[in-house]
Amino acid sequence: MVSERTLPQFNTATVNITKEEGLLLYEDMMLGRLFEDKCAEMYYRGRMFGFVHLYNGQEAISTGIIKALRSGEDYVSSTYRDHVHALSCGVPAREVMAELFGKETGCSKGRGGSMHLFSAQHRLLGGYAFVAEGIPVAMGAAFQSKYRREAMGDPNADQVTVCFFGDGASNNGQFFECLNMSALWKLPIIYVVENNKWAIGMAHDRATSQPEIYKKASVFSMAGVEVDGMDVLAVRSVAQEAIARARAGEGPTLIEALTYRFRGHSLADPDELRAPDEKQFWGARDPITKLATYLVEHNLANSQELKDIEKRVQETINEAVQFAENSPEPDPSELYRYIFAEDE
Ligand SMILES: Cc1ncc(C[n+]2csc(CCOP(=O)(O)OP(=O)(O)O)c2C)c(N)n1
Ligand SMILES: [Mg+2]
Repeated sequence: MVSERTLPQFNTATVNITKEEGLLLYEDMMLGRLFEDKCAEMYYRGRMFGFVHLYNGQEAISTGIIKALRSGEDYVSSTYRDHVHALSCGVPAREVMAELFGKETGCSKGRGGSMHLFSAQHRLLGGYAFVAEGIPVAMGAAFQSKYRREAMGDPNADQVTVCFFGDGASNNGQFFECLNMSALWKLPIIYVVENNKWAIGMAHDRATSQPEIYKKASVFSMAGVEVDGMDVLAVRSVAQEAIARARAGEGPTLIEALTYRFRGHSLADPDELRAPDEKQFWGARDPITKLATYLVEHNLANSQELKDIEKRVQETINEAVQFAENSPEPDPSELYRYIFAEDE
């Protein structure tokens, strides 16, 4: 039997949520899940190229954190596992799907593909394929908010930046350098490490001297918290606290969300290394089922309402595929466009 780190307990009695908010969280997680399932289908049908990394199982983190932000104002940076972060940021499913198909109508104009989703409008700073590459970029975004507010006297510059990355990235030097600088300068940034126990085929516990990543924050006198990444309400709660701290100018937070990916590292990975009992342990903690149970038990939704949401989300995704299929390829004459910023 695989021994599992004890998941932090979360007291649901502390949750303060309306029906509308609860359903929004549910819909966002369902969108993430069904979008990724559709990607797998399209990839195996040869509609997508290159590496495609899916987010199944980790939805509570994207939803719990991003939905607590100010949409279109606060910044988000991601990794190559970025589809669902983009969706939570509000990038339309059709633009994400079109990007994965390499089409001109994609959110990165078909130039980026799965690992490089960007949207200036949605303040998505990008998906980054190099491990830990997004960390200094996110820190730069947080620095500019603080600089505008304090050095340039702009009272509206109170944006918060969220930086997502994996457990593997937390062994990279950029992580430590940026933690140090962010704490020193009290930057409005939240580092969210999605600890899914694996970096491709490398088990986290074999790769790091201190597997409890949130504890690394203390070295920099920074707030560090661990959270059950399979519980969207727990994630939302720690996110709200960290966001308030960052917005108030009280500095950064490192959130370690304990989670698991339900599929292989990428769609090219046969996923033969992880033990069946480990998969079963985490599979039984499906974050979508957990929220559904909570909503029904607290009379915030009935099963028909949840089914209706699922149906609506599926229609959105089917429409996104049609949109992507029918969209044009980028014109080869524009090969060198979008390399530098344009005045538009
Ligand atoms: C700098 C760098 N080194 C190595 C790789 C190859 N690589 C791609 S994904 C990955 C594992 C990263 O794992 P983790 O940070 O835990 O994220 P997860 O895939 O679990 O979401 C590695 C080593 C890379 N992309 N960039
Ligand atoms: Mg990982």
